[in-house]
Amino acid sequence: MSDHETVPAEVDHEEEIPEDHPRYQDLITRHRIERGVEMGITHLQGMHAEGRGSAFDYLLGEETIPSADEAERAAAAHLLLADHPVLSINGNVAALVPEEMVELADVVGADLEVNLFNRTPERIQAIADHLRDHGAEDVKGITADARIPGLEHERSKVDADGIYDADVVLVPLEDGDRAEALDAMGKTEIVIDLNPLSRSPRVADVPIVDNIIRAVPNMTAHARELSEADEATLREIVDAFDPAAALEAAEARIRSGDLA
Ligand code: PTJ
Repeated sequence: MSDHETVPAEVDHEEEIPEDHPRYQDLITRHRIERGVEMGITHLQGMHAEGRGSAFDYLLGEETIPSADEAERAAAAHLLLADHPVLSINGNVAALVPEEMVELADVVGADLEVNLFNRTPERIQAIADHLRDHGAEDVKGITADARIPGLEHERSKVDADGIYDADVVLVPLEDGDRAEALDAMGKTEIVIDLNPLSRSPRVADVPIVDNIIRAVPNMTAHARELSEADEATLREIVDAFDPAAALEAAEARIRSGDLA
């Protein structure tokens, strides 16, 4: 039996979590969400969302499956082709991958915009500050001077020169109707969600069924590798991607995955 079968009782810093713990990745994500709640950037419901995601990740074998890697490559191609790509950030995304989102935005030339389900001015500001602490220069979402048509709740509040104006939007970790509303606006949507049955990935042009912790660095790696590619090559990658097949492959893996 491993020395680390149990979760360390009190973890102040994630470095205290032993890397050889069999549930290392899950403990890191849990710890980051907990810290996010303490810092006022993540909503308490974010822990529930994380639990839901980690159950699916367990069944995926906690790895990027080939169809997800393909989706991450197609997503990178879309972001590089875009005139105005925007990466949407909520409380879970800010807690889990702040630096990685700033890096992806930098590599593909995208804007970062805070958009929250449980929106308060304090959380919007705290997340924008957190992203700036991790290297972001400009963070959108505070002005909120435009609305996504057909959406009643707080997630409809966007910046006129941000998500409202974007042609390609990355929408991670939300199961909701914003994806449908953005789709109705004619935007290309990339969704990261570990649950292939959630509403958001089902309307996405590119559904990525992978943990955001693995998905974002892998998208950045693909974007770096494709940064010199010509438009025809990028269009070929985008056109060859089949969203229904990617969802089907992920669901098949979850339902029949060999965890050995
Ligand atoms: O910060 P706010 O106020 O905008 O709220 C954010 C949450 C996440 C609380 C809110 O959007 C929410 O309640 O989301 P849902 O409806 O629980 O959906 C979150 C989705 O993300 C679920 O389908 C999870 O399976 C998925 N998910 C959770 N953690 C991860 C994930 N997908 C990828 N990587 C993860 N680490």
